[in-house]
Amino acid sequence: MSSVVVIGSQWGDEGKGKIVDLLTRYADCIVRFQGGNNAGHTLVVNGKKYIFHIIPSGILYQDKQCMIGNGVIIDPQILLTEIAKLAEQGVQVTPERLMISENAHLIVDYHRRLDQAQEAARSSEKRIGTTGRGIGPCYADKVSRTGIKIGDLLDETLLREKLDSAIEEKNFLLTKRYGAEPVDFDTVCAELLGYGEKLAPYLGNVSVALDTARKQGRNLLFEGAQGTQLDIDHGTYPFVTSSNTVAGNACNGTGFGPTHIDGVIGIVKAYTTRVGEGPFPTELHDEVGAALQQKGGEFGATTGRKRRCGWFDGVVATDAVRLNGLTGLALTKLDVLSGQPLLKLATSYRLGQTSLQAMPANIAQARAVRPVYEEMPGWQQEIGAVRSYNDLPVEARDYIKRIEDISGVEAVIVSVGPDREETLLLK
Ligand code: 2SA
Ligand code: GDP
Ligand code: MG
Repeated sequence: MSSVVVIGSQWGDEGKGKIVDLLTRYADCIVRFQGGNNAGHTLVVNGKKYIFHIIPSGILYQDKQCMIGNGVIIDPQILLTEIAKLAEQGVQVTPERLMISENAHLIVDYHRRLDQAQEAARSSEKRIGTTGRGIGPCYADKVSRTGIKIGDLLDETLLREKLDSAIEEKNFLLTKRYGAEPVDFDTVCAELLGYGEKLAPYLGNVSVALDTARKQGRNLLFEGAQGTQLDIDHGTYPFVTSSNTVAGNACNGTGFGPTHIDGVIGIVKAYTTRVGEGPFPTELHDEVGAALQQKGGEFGATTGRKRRCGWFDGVVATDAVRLNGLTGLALTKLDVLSGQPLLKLATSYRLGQTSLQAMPANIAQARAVRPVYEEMPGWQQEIGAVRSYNDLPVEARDYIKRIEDISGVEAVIVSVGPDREETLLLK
């Protein structure tokens, strides 16, 4: 390991929290590069469950440094709550252990309100199923050059100036367009200045810190959030999140040069899930889907929403291999398939008479495609206690091999349960 990116290969919730936590053993610095507290990364260590929304999943190792890059958007209230909760659990998140890029943009109360108001105003076919955390409006302000950066919290004059024009515009939208409650300038400003005081010691130049660490021969781990099919450019637009979730953004989102990345691990769930709206070709609306949802505990780690479930999708997997340049797979939740008599894997889509090997860009086509399945026998025994590849049932090994064949990338990790220990390291 030297500089490795870990990303979700499907629609998120593949088990990034668990895998990043595992790989943290070999890393010195763990860095988030996109998304915000829409993410929910779950780790289970010795039966104790932690869910991280903003702080990198490496934080549980006391001797590692964590960083939040410029590509992440930060809700300061949520970040401070996460820091306080970790302290209660005995994990001290000091400025020595967490550096936040001064260039990261802030989620302000009006972003959350706008996200929720916009979502409520959408018709059922147009609804995205956002997490309501203000992600879209915050990234929109960043790109419109009207956003507030976390570093601005240290300059009261600048902050007041930026807030003044932002709040005027947002309140117009909130009240006149959506009939929602406006925000109060003095309240928002006072809150932000208070957060600024608390967060000031954490702020720094993440790009410089990463470059210094690299030159010192440190191992760097870049932690993606959401998944490839939720990428703003390459996903099932508009049913996507508002950031680039693909591995390339590990560079943009931290200020790290692309020539220094050595590998990209794609996390692949042994079946597929999606939370929120949008096309999902292998979705199951029957008792098998319900069984996967139940056995896999498929509920949103941020919103608690039920996740939609379906068969493994080889088209989605090969899209992820290409878009991220994957060098290895981490296959998760294989244990959830135990007990299924028959497993299906999609190897291509049909659209009328046409065979497709990639997700179509046109959203109506993405909804209309029909997966072409091949079938494999399942295995009956539970595999949560298995710790070596050869002890897996032959059907499970064949299933892993088939996923490797379809994607053309080797599996380096197989996960058979939520706990750190419930893992098979293959390489
Ligand atoms: P947003 O809030 O603007 O990013 O929502 C846009 C779409 O992106 C999806 N999205 C996610 N999908 C999977 N997991 C995510 N994190 C949470 C989790 C989700 C939750 O870990 O389970 O708790 O609901 C995540 N974040 C955003 C979202 O569902 C929309 O489809
Ligand atoms: P992330 O967003 O990719 O980090 O994934 P989430 O934390 O949102 O969702 C993954 C869920 O699956 C969490 O509840 C994990 O604890 C759990 N999990 C991770 N790996 C495995 C596994 O191999 N088997 C089972 N049964 N659960 C797992
Ligand atoms: Mg998640």
